[in-house]
Amino acid sequence: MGFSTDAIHAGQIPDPTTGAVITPIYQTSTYAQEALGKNKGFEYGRTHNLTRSALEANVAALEKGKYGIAFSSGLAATHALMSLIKSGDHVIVSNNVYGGTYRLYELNMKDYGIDFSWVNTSDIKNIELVIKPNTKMVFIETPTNPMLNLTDLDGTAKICKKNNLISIVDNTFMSPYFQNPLTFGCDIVLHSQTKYINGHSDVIGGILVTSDDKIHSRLRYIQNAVGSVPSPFDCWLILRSTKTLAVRMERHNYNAQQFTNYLMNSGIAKKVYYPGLVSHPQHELAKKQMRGFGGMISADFGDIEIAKKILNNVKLFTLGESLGGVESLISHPATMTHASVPKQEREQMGLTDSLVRFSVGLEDIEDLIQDVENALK
Ligand code: P1T
Repeated sequence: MGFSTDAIHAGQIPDPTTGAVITPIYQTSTYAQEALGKNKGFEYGRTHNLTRSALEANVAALEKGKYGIAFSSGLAATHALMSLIKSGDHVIVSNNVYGGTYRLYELNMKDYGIDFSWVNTSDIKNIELVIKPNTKMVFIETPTNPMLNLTDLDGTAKICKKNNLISIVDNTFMSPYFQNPLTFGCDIVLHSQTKYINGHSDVIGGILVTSDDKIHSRLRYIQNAVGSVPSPFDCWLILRSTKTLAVRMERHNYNAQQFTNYLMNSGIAKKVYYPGLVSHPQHELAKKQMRGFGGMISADFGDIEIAKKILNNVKLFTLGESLGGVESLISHPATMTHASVPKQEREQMGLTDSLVRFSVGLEDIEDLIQDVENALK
């Protein structure tokens, strides 16, 4: 089936009791058991919930995977991955990832005896260079937040297969509409569903998708054992949102390209980071592994005062954390999303104090451009 057909139908069967076309919100914590040891396959809400199952099947189909395992946030999903390894194991991670991923792994999971190497995975040779006998996992984010660096999915999957490592891709920035890492041979896809998948800035959620039976059964066990599950209502809201993911992503992509053209042609930014730009160093790779370039743009204004002027004076763009919603957001990665990354490491990857991140929403593009123009005046 095509993407939009799957988005609207996959995992959703009319409710068996009433025929309701839309999957109901099964807002229940427990299920009546007919007799001791006899039930309908549903025992407890943390373990089984049909609204959640429908969402998991839906997103799994969009990511071309067999299984979806939903969590209460993107970070809860990121944390669940740690259950696939043990103390004493080593993980290789892209050096530029969402700041919260860095904080969780480097500042928390390290205390549990897990070793992390942070490398620039834009050159996949850097992955091979740090593989050790105890390396178990490679975690990449592509494109990265907020520098929009890419990592070669096909090359990463091959290195991981050769060395018997689990490959994980945070696909949040592309959404399943523009990129499907499993089709390149990667093992697990991670999404902060808070972003494009839900897209309406009203839910915090995460999901892991895999086609590997063994990985799935471990993650399914952990989902229940740890219990960071999303509520039935949140699952329902996300399910409602995936139906329009294709049309939303097309418009995000269009608006971001127009906005990038404005930033480039007006000369107000010193540097613009967007994989759709021919001048992006990995534009060819972007065309190879992505079906669009997404709605995220970062721009370095070269001067913190210009950055501040824009951040403080825009009216349509909302100054705030998060991304991927219908409304445009603007943020300052150095003090917001990536504040926990040491300044020296930030600057090394180009994440300067004058860098501004735009999550271009679905408004009329002329109004968004005018908003920045007005802010600069
Ligand atoms: O916020 P949460 O749903 O827990 O997702 C964490 C997360 C994971 N991966 C990526 C690529 C992300 O961007 C995020 C969250 N990011 C922001 C809140 C932000 O403003 O960048």
